[in-house]
Order: sequence, then structure tokens, then C-alpha cells
Amino acid sequence: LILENQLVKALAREEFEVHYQPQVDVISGQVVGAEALVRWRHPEKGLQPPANFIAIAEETGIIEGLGAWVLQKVCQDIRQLTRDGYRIPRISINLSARQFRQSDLVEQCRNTIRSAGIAPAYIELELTESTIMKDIDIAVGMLRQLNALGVRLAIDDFGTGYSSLNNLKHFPIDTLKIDKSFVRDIPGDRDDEAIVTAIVALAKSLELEVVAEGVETREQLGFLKRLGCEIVQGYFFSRPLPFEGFREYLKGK
Ligand code: G
Ligand code: G
Ligand code: MN
Ligand code: NA
Repeated sequence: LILENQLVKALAREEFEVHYQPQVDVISGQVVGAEALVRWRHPEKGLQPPANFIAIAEETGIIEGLGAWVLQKVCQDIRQLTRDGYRIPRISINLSARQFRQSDLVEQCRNTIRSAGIAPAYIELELTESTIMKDIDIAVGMLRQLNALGVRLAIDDFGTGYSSLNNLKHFPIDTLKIDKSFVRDIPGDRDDEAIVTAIVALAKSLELEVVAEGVETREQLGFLKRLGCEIVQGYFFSRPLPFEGFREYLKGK
């Protein structure tokens, strides 16, 4: 209850921040995307990662207000980059299951994107397999409405859940994100090598973009490159950066 109250106050006081982790196309070297990751700038305890507050925000429903704030902040930041003449990469926003079931989600996305005056295709929504699979019929309807808005859709942590391949074919999604647990021990771990190889092949045959997460080493990068996985995200290129740092990163590219 204490944390719940603190989160409500933190939202009112605008103590949250959105950080951006670049996604790099290893062929062109360009930043083609970024993942928006929320943090809480706690007045005494300093910067808090999502692990310290997202679960409570979900249980209490605060995630709905927080999610609306994150979407608005990302749209404003994109607007700012556009004004300053940057080539804008698409920005991926994580949605929790609770947000995905929100009755006004589509409306909220439409309104927020429209008010910011940005192209919807700059926004990508990340959903996990379990979020989608909870109620597949409702999920497909929601995915179609979001797709019709013009935002992009990604499946996060792909491989850790259980979307049947048959379902996958019918979802209007754009991107598969390979979970970092599969990337950690490649090259070397035969099982993980096989899983990553299969996901990249699947993405290619379904004509989906594929993004590998958690890339930390040159060896991991080399393995992914040889498979034809061209977009990577991870500490090898950059940690998640505050907006100003992200802007500097874009400038250097
Ligand atoms: O940045 P970090 O690795 O600590 O993020 C951990 C997890 O927190 C992410 O994988 C994601 O699932 C969740 N997360 C981060 N930002 C957001 C957000 O804005 N909304 C929601 N719903 N989850 C987020
Ligand atoms: O949405 P998701 O839970 O996948 O968020 C990705 C998380 O992974 C973020 O919390 C981010 O801070 C973290 N992350 C990003 N790059 C790396 C990396 O190279 N290695 C590891 N271990 N974690 C990373
Ligand atoms: Mn994610
Ligand atoms: Na992920």
C-alpha cells in the first residue's frame, strides 16, 4: 500500500523518465529503432528500474495512467526530434497485459499520436506472447485495430512463451524480438544456437523484422550477422539512455 501511494504521487509529480535503448542495423550501421524503457527518479533512492515498481503498478492498475504518460512522453520526444531535423527511428513501447485489455487503448493511442502530430508508424507496441495468448480472440481483434491505426506491433521475448506458429501467421505483427536469454550463450551453446537460428528463419519466411536483444559481445554480433539477423539491441552498442543522451547518440550516427 505504501508503494502504491508513492507511485500515485510519483506520477502526479512527474518523477518518471523514459530512457531509450538504440536498435542498430548492423549492415548500414544506422539506428533504425529504439526501445522506450521507463524509470522512476525517486527523490531519495535515486533511479529505480522497472523491476522495482512495474509489478505493483500492474496489480493496482496504476500501469494504465503510467502507460498513458509513457506514450505521451514518447510522442513528444519524437516530435522534438522531428523539429530538430533528426531522422527518426521507430520507438518501441512495452505494454503489459493489463494495458492490452484496456477498453480505451486504441482510442488513447489514436488521440495521443494525433495530438503530437507524428506519424503512427514511428510507434511500435511490444507485447509478450503470454499477453496475446491469454485470450486469443480478443487479442486478434485488438491487434487488428492497432494495426489499422498504423502503429507497428512487435512480439517481445519471443521464444519464451507459446504462440502457436499457426496463430502467428494470422497476427498483423511486424517484428519478433528474440529474448536475451537465448542470445546470452551464443555462440557456443548448441541449443541456444539452434533456437536463435530457427527464430531468424521463421521471421524471414513470415517476412517479419527480427530484433535480437541483449547483444553484449562481438562474438554474439558475428553469429547473428551470419544468420542474417540484422537488427540488434544491447549493451554492445548502448545501454538505455536518457533522452538527451539518446539524442547525442543519434547525432553521432
Ligand atoms: O529496462 P529494464 O530491463 O529494467 O526493463 C525491464 C522490463 O520492464 C522490460 O522488459 C519491460 O517488460 C518492462 N518495462 C519497461 N518499461 C516499461 C513500460 O513503459 N511499460 C511497461 N508496461 N513495461 C515496461
Ligand atoms: O522488454 P524487456 O524486458 O525485454 O526489456 C529489455 C531489458 O533488457 C531492459 O530492462 C534492458 O535494460 C535490458 N537490457 C538491454 N540490453 C541488455 C544487454 O545487452 N544485456 C542484458 N543483460 N540486459 C540488457
Ligand atoms: Mn521489451
Ligand atoms: Na524483451
